[in-house]
Amino acid sequence: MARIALVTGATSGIGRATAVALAKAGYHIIATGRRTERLQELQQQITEVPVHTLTFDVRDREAVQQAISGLPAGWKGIDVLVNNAGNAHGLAPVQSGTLDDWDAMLDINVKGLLYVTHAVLPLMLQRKQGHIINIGSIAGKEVYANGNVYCASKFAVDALSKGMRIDLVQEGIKVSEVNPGLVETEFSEVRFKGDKERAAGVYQGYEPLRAEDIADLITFMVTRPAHVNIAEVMILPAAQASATVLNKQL
Ligand code: NDP
Ligand code: 8X3
Repeated sequence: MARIALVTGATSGIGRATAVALAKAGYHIIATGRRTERLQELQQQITEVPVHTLTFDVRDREAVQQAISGLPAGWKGIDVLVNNAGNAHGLAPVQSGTLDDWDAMLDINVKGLLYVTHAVLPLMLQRKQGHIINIGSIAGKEVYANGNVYCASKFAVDALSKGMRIDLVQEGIKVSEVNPGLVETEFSEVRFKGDKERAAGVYQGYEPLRAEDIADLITFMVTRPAHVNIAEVMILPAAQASATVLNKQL
């Protein structure tokens, strides 16, 4: 029987690379995001396995529920859920942060992850199997200046991953957490609201991780034997030692 992986935020960066890597590993892919054309491009790029696309905003709980419960019968046996959709919005001291940015980060990174999990879990519970991979961050382990609400959202992902692992162990469902350091994707462009030059500066003077590095790790984690759960991994560029210590050669 085909193994099926659902990846949120598959239109860009880590999610897109993960969909491609899991397809190469033989998983049939459910790719989700808001940008339909990008999902269609991905569907055309992946030729080795079937790809089903779902366009929804993870903040919209009805849309999430409808999309998942409306999956065709052959796509309901989801083995792997990669809760990846998320971003930072802004980088500002708490005294000058904006409510819209705070809402976006908490609604997408935390509540969105919960909505998708809530919709997918019944499909795993009825089969007593499944593997959920939550994408946290080094920002969920260490707070850095101006990171306040983004860090809080990723600390929440850390707590939820641990809580989900405890609650779901009796159900035969594995829960794992991947906590990357600096990965060059569209992440900083989103954080800096389209300022490409400022975004590029984040990745200068050292070799950042690539989205494919995270995808490789996720593929390794989900292809371990049934009795193994790699519960939590932090993955950093060789030039990064903590959220704020980098060996930059500018
Ligand atoms: P990208 O900006 O490249 O990708 C973000 C993805 O999330 C896109 O596919 C986007 O799709 C999706 N997304 C964002 N908001 C929503 C929404 N409201 N509804 C549905 N999908 C949404 O960034 P990354 O690939 O770097 O980020 C992926 C994850 O990795 C995030 O959770 C991020 O916090 C985490 N991370 C990133 C690190 C980095 O350095 N890059 C380091 C540590 C963790 P669309 O816009 O089409 O909806
Ligand atoms: C993304 C990495 O350091 O910008 O989570 O928070 S960082």
